[in-house]
Amino acid sequence: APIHTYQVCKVMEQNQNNWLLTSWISNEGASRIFIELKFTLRDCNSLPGGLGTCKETFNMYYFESDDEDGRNIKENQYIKIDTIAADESFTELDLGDRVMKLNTEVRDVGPLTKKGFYLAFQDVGACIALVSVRVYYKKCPSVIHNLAHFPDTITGGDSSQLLEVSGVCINHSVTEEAPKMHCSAEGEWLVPIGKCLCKAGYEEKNNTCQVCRPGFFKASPHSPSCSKCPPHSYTLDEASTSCLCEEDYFRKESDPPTMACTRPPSAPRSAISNINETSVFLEWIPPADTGGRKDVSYYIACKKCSSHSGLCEACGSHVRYLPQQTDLKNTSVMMMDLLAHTNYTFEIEAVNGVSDQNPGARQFVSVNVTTNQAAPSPVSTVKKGKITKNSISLSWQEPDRPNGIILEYEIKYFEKDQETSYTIIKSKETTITADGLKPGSAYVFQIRARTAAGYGGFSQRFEFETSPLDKNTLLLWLFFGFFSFSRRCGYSKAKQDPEEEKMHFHNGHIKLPGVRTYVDPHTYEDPNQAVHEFAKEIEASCITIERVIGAGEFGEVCSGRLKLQGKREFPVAIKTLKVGYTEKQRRDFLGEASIMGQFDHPNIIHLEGVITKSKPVMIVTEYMENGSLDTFLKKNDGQFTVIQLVGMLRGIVSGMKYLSDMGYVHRDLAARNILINSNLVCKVSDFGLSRVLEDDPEAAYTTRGGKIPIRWTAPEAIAFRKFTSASDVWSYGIVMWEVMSYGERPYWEMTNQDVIKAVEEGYRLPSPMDCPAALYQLMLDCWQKDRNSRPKFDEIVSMLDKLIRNPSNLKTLVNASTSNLLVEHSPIGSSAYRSVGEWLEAIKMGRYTEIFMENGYSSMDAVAQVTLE
Ligand code: ACK
Repeated sequence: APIHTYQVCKVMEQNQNNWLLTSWISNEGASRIFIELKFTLRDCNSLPGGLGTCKETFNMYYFESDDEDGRNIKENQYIKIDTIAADESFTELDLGDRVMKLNTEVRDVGPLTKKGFYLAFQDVGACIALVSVRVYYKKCPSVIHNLAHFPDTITGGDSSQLLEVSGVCINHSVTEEAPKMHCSAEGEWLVPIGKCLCKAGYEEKNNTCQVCRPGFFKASPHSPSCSKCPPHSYTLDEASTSCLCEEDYFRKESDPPTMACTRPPSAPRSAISNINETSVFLEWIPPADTGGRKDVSYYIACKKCSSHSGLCEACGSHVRYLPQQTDLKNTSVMMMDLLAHTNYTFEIEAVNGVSDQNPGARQFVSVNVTTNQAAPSPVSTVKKGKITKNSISLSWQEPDRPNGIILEYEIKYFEKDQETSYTIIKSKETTITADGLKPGSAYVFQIRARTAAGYGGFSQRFEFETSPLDKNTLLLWLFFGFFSFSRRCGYSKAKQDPEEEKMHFHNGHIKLPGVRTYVDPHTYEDPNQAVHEFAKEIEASCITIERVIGAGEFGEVCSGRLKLQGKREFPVAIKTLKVGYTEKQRRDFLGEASIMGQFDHPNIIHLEGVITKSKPVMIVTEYMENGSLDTFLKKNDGQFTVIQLVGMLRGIVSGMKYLSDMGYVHRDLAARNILINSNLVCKVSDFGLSRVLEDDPEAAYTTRGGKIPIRWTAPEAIAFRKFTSASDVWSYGIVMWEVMSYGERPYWEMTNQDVIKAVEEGYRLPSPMDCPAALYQLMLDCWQKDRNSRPKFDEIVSMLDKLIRNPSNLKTLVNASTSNLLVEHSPIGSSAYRSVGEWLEAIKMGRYTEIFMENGYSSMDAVAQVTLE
């Protein structure tokens, strides 16, 4: 302080050596100390007489010691710190002006090794006043950095030294990497390394670790902050590291605590089945509720059920599953090698990562199917019998696995390397003689068997040769024989076994009508006999009628239950014959049962039986929960995947193939006459005798007097009542259109007359919206004017099967116009051109007219037959 100054000013005297000592100063652990001096010093030049002896500096010393024994230290024991000179010295003038020119000098000393020290100031003849001496050391102040606490740290002894200091993690934090900082000689923290993190259950706020509140959690020190409990979880505690799942919700071991709690999925939906002999294809839609998880897979349980007792047992290991039975990632599966004609129940269960934790919540959808009879296996052994110049006799053995009663064999043969021109013989025996053959020529034979389930595969090819001609016969043959031997493509009546039927084919075109196995009930004199031939009589007491579901031609249609002795009760549909019926009405009513009773196919409505012995007379069929297909589709507009719609179409065409194989022409195939059950299985129904004439409200009278459902009927059937399986194919095309447009009315509100005219002129329905191109093309094929060019039902079955197996082919959609205009789809617009020449001109190919004429393509009809080849 200015008052306590130490002064000396003996500038006039020689040999000055004046010492000023401090008391002992503890260095408080510091090893470098700083000394700040404030002093004034008189300018020697301003002293009149003292120039010779006057000095302008003084010296500063120190002496280290651990205790206060400094009074005895000799001056020469002190170590010099520095000679201090003034930056500013003052003169007498300055004094007169009362200006005090105070100097400040700082010096540092270190490293110190003892507990304290003394300072000493030596004057050697200057005029000085020491105003203040401040002794201090420097430290890095305590700090929290990266959640680590670093204490007050005294700097090191060396002026360039960095002291490494370890930090201590603050409360509720843990070491991530050992925290360190460096304390510089200047007292600054430098180069931080490592850090601490708030432990689980705590989050960092303002350099502290704060507890997570109830309802929040932090699972790991590495999460930045507390998070709200994920959906379906909670915590009531502070400092939670995870949240508990609500009741019925679970977490899989590998689920992160940040993930919502989840639950087992609901059941898969809308399962549909397609049956192909002893294979069943199941398809379904993922469950409405996946339980909040992405790891949904499916498990198929297979049960074989007795149709008598209704009891089910596990299917056993012989059933093959494609791709597999469990852990199915896709929503479809194929079961193969099932038993023929057997009831199966498949339970499709959706499973996810937490299903195991709540076995009670497992849900499945079940599908009941009855497998078809399997087709027979191929004939394996064929032996040649008698061989002549013109004939070859063959015999063979029944296939190893006939899978039913063999109804007949089909023998296909052709001259070697002439495969496009072949003959088919049908035989009920296991021997045939192929005659009318060329002498000395090789023929290829293939045989297949047919049961009620259809044809089996063809056998391998067997090759046999006719005997060669002798010379004389050869000459005769050259003169006369050629024509009779080359009649391959004509219908041969020669010497035919009554059990055999022979058909000739050229390029796949059949030359003879097929076999007819369906029996027209009209052929029975007594209609009662017909109905009891094909339908079971049910006792009225076995039936419980529950409610009316619609009106049929002959009376009400009801739903109810049927309980047969020794069987489980099951739902049925019951068609009744209204009271006061005429004999003809009763005959027609029961006629449907006589027809239906002849069919046994999963896609044909199944007749349970009839009640004729009591009144009302009833027809009892299986119950189809979803009613008729057109109403069902309208109700569920846009609700199905393309594959589901194709599945429905596959079912319908499979039923129609069966009907056409049986020789039955439906005549009124339309979505309103298809019923659909809860598994979305479609079945063909409505088999009336006079049905087409009276029953269908869509049927209209034609100019020829018949009543026909115009919009669904092929032109040749409308024009001259040519009803065939090919006209059913036309109707099937319309059904495809109805299905793909969710029950839209074909040709909308056009009048029947306009429909007939438009179709006759080559116009066709446009593609339904979002319809796969492959399906629309199939519709157009069904609507070919020439009925022989329409695909056959078995071809449609395989086409749809192919599409179901490779759904990617359904991706290309028709660029459908949303307008309701008909489109011209005649293959080459034949109706628009009167002559071949006119047509070729129109397509700028008039120069080829002559070539067409020369080759026999002289009419547009002939041109329409041109194939790609
Ligand atoms: O569209 P829907 O409900 O289905 O209305 C008609 C009505 O009876 C008159 O035919 C329904 N129907 C007919 N047969 C059956 C059946 N086997 N199962 C369920 N409903 C049926 C049809």
